[in-house]
Amino acid sequence: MARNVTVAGCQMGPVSRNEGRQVVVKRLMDMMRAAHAKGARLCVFPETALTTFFPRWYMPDWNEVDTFFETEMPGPATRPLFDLAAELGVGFYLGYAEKIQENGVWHRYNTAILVDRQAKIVGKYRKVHLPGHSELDPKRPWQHLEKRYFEVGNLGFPTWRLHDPELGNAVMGMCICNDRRWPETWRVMGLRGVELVMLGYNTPSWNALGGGEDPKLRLFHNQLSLQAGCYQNGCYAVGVARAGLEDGVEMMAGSCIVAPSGEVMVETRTSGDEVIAATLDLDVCQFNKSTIFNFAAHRRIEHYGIITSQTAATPPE
Ligand code: CDT
Repeated sequence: MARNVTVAGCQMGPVSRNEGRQVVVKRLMDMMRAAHAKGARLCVFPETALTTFFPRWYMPDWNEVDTFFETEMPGPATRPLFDLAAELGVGFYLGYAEKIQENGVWHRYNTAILVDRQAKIVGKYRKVHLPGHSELDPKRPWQHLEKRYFEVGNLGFPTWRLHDPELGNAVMGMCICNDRRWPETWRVMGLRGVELVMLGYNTPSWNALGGGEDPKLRLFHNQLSLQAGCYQNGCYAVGVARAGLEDGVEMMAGSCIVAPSGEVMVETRTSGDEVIAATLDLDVCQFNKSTIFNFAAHRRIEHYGIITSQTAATPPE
């Protein structure tokens, strides 16, 4: 029997610094309803979806920083989203800033959760590839202080199979924004049989350091990363932006759903709240996975050790 799942990418327009959680959650709920009306059983929301993308500001006061973090999930503001998910029978991926106490120590992570169609949290991922810097950089017109506000994720790149026929019993994986640019992200999930990668992103349309990158090129790099990841690992991806002019910084749109062939199936047309959806035939993943990217037959791990034993490149003299 065919394994199909209809998924939605729920792109968000800007969230201003003063926009309360309740207003944001209402926007997410409106998109979840629209996704359900399109037949979707799974919604993907952006990275840090509940607030503005706050790493663009240097905040010396950690009390102020903490206003952007969630200490419980669901909490009072997010509970209505979970209730709606259970009512509609729609699962979701949600990115948020997580503050959590473990063994008596507080930690902050850039996190995404996988919530099943009964509104139970069944998976958690914490961003591994944190971009940017940890101290104020006066040369930049805006900051990218993820390395200041978040710790490197400590959960690796797991995959999950929810055993839910409405979700095609898909093998699912999660990553967040900058992770999508790193082939290692995709290959680790590929080695865990991933069929559907969900990812949210907050990408400024311009590089704060210049470097000749215009918005068109930045958009190209986004799709290139998703297309290569899907093709090389035989999986689908749903990549979802928070877009538009947010607190003075133009954020890239271009949310899309990519097939295992590397082709873009559907993409957003606006920089605002917009829902895209596609029905994925998960059995299509098996073609790449059993032919050109049959890992068991063709990988040559005896030559790959350097990938996990060093970070910086070491060119010859
Ligand atoms: N959020 C995030 O990871 N954004 C980065 C931009 C990095 S610019 C310092 C991205 O890879 O899109």
